[in-house]
Amino acid sequence: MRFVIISFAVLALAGAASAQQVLQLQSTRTPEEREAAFKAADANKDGKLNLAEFTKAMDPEILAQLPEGVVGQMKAQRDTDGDGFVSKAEFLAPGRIQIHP
Ligand SMILES: [Ca+2]
Ligand SMILES: [Ca+2]
Repeated sequence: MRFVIISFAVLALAGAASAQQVLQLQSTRTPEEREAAFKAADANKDGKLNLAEFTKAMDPEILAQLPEGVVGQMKAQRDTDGDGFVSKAEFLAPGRIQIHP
């Protein structure tokens, strides 16, 4: 099974145990840049991100290397209170995300 771990700055894409393909990416964005990205992506200015807004808020360098269709899973894991939106606190919170493409 393939999975992706995004732990704020580090993203690891691991292959099956036998293949051991691991890709690690380091985001170069600072916390200030992440906060600015959140504000810029919040198109309707309600202080939280829907899926389209969340996609815009992501680090483009990371986004470009993600497998297809995993952004929704990332958003769901960021949405820790389960209201369907990613608040600024949820977006900026440290944590680890595991995705199964
Ligand atoms: Ca919004
Ligand atoms: Ca939420």
